[in-house]
Order: sequence, then structure tokens, then C-alpha cells
Amino acid sequence: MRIYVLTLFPKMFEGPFSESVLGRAQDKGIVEIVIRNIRDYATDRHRTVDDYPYGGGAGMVMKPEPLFAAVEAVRKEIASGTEEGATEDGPIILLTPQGRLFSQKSAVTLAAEKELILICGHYGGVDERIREHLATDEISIGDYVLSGGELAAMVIVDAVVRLVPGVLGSEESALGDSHMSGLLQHPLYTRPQSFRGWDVPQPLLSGNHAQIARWRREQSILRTLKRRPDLLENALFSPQEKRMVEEMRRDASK
Ligand code: 6GU
Repeated sequence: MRIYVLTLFPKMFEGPFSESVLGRAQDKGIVEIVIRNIRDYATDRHRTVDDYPYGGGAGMVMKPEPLFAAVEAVRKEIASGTEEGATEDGPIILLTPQGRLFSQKSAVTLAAEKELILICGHYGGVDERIREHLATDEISIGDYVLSGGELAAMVIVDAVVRLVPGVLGSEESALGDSHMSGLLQHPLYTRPQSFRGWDVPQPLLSGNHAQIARWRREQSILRTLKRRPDLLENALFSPQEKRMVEEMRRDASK
């Protein structure tokens, strides 16, 4: 998978993309992350990337020309690439607080793409023609405002890359992560078995895999019910688990 990030602040990506899971994914050659400076695609003498808004108002607006040029250059690169399955119609995602909300489900969908192009919005916003005629998608990572799309791009790249096959070892598979099943993750314990009088729950010490799986599933449901009851609406349950959830709800309301 190849991910292009178009930004006015390429240096912001140096640390986060070279460490841990993202760094290893690139070292292994499974994922290639290419950072492009939008300013390099500005053609005027001052390399202008923003301008005043028509109609007045606060904040500058990102001009269309450099961004269209940057995306077109990247597209050309993808098309001429010899990489198998290289496409010219992968998503071009504009990062903006006005986009649809990013979720684990979005990450799973994006992880299946061969190429992604992420555009980091900045200043007061981008010229509307970028939204209408360049981006295929607009994504926000939450209901708050960041100074630019860069941190959002890092969040999305991290969430997506960890789902690409081969990036995580089987030891650290993403399947047990919170949100993968629509539920929050169960509690985890490691040694020592007793720490300051706080003991590891008995089922985890039983050596009985079925019992451990049952305990974890129950804890996931319980934790989700307590912290994020909204998530339970869309989680999938067996008939038996449905009865369990109802019982937990009754207990909680006592
Ligand atoms: Cl994608 N961009 C900005 N600037 N702020 C945000 C965001 C994105 N998502 C949430 N807040």
C-alpha cells in the first residue's frame, strides 16, 4: 500500500512516521508513506498557497492551483508506477472538521486500498472547488477543531496501516482491539499474579480456553455497557448474549 500525504508542514510527520508500528511497516516494505509539500507545486514567484477569502472575513483560504497540481502529479506517478494493482481512482481524502466522522469501520475500508491520497487542510479552510472537483471524500477525526489536517492524517494513517496484513505480527493481531468487534476491549493482566493485594481474576489463571474466552467476552460487554452504551446498538450478539446484556442492564439500574 502506498499513502501520499499532501501538506504545508512536511516536517510534522518526521517523528510519528518513523517509529513503532508505522516505522516497521515501512521498513518491511509493506507500506510506503510519501510526504509531499504542497508549496512545491505553487508556480508563482512567491510560491503562494493561500489568499484572502472573496467576500471578506477572517482567515486565509488555500488556493486551488497548487493542490490540483500536487494531486495530478501524484496521480501521474501512480499511473506510471509498475506496482501491481496500481489504480488511478483511489480515494483523494480531504481532512477537515466538516468531513464525515472517522471510525474503525472507515479504517478497515481504507486498509483495502492500494493507494490513498490525504490532503491536509489548513488556515481558515480550502477553496470550495477543491471539495467539489478534487477530493472524493472528506473526513474528520472528531468534533473539535485542530489547527490543520496534519494530526488527523497521522491518526488515520496509524489506524489504517496497523490493519494492513503483515504489519502486525500474529502476536499483536488487531482483531482483539477495542472497536474491532464493535465492543471495547476486555481488561488485560500480566505478572505478578498478586500486586499490592490486587489479584488477577481467577478465570484467566484457569488454563481453560473456553472459560477465558467467555470471561473476556463478558467483560467486554460489561465495560461497553458502562462506558459506551451507544456502541451496543450496533454490536452483534448471540441470543444468549442478548439475554446477558439485558440482565446486566437490569443490574446496573438497581
Ligand atoms: Cl481532519 N482537520 C482539522 N483541522 N480539525 C479537525 C479534523 C480535521 N478532525 C477533527 N478536527
